Amino acid sequence: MALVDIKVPDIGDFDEVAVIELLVKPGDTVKAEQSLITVESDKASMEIPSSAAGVVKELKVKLGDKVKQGSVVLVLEAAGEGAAPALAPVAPAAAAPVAPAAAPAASVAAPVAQPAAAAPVAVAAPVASAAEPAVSAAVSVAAPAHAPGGTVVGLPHASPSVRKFARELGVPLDEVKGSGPKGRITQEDIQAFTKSVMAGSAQTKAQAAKAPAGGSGGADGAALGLLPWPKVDFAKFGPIERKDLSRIKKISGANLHRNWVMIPHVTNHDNADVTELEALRVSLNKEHEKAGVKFTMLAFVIKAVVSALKKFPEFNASLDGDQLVYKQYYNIGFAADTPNGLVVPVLKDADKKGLVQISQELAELSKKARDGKLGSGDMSGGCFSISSLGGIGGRYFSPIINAPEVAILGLSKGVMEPVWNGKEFVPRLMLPLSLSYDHRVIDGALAARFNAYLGQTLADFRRVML
Ligand code: CAO
Repeated sequence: MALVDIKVPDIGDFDEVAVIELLVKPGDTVKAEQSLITVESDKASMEIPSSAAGVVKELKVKLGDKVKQGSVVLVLEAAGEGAAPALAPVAPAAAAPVAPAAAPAASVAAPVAQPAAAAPVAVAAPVASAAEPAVSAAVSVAAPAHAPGGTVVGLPHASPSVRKFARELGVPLDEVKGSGPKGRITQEDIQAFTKSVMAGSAQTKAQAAKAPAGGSGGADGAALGLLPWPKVDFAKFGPIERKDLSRIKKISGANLHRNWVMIPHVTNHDNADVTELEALRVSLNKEHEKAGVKFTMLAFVIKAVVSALKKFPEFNASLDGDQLVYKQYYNIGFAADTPNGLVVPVLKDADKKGLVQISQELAELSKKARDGKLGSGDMSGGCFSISSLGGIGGRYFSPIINAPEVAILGLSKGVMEPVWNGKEFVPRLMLPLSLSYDHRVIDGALAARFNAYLGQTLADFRRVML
């Protein structure tokens, strides 16, 4: 078996190029034309192939070495008879526009003598001469790419073999962090990325965009391909003070963010004529004054909501994969504004309770909420939530659904309005209803029916008994 020096072929206009990757080690069996090392100039990188098949006896270069045409790369114990044939020159490669790494890179066969200028990301240039073995040169370049918004960003460096490896595994190269010199992506980086995605500790951008309910959804804007959050030195413009978010704000904020991002919300707005109901509420309050019971609009709305949930059971359901879980109990959460932030206590079994009991429990739960004394049992098991801003003001809003529920009702302040009764305008107390629903579960028509039914029930509270 002959020992053969494998040398760097003609690499075009480059005097010296740096060795940036060793693709084989002593003892490896290589085929003719298999890539041995990657070299890089300031414009492009190329893989230097073997001119013969055999076993690597000794590497003559190490990472960072500068090599040029004729430099010995390694000593090979050639498998066949005779010495290795002479190497054909390798096409010099100019910086070229790079296709997105996730897309299959175009591979263009070109004769070695042809310069591979302006080529796509990977250019294979087999030698077609009968007298010489086929030698291939491959080119990888880092070229500008345009991020959404027009910002120019650099694509990561990776050798052609690494790009090929990434393509074979379907790994989006632009999402892999390179650990090599100048951020170069290595085969190990691709393997580590693949492992982390398989283990569920990382997501590709494509996965994050498609994530179903239950996934992380990508709280980080980068995972959604968004611009980074603006960094502003506020103190430059005037005095500032920093305060930590409360524990409740941190928890509710993370929940609201997930629900907003992951649930396709639509809000249906309607009005309920609560003129008669308000008169009933005022008279009941007078009757129960001594007993210390106070009926608020919210208590009546909870009763009416239970009636609507019974008529439209999709609103009393939760999405679980491809199934809907219909609940046969009626636990109603209500958003409570507390000094530390928003909490949602849950009034249990509202269908089994009268207005007096509901009003008393609402008052107790609201006090516990304000005093920071709610236990986890007070806030779990909800089927549907109500967010009432009626005591404060405003006209309609879009409440965020409290997952895994599928709908939430927002109440704004009831105001006297002129309402046309078919003959004349009459003053009526109109309560704005804003129903946000999960459009994966509830169609727009169903939501409109639910809101209309709720409005009718509030307008004529006897319907609650139906
Ligand atoms: N229209 C007109 N007046 C209303 C009303 C409505 N829709 N809802 C309540 N009111 C009146 C009440 O009748 C009461 O008036 P009186 O004192 O004269 O009787 C006054 O407004 C205050 O009511 P309230 O808000 O204290 O009581 P409530 O039972 O309606 O609500 C609670 C209790 C806990 C829901 C409320 O205190 C609260 O925290 N609301 C804020 C909820 C919130 O922050 N939602 C947003 C979540 S998303 O960020």
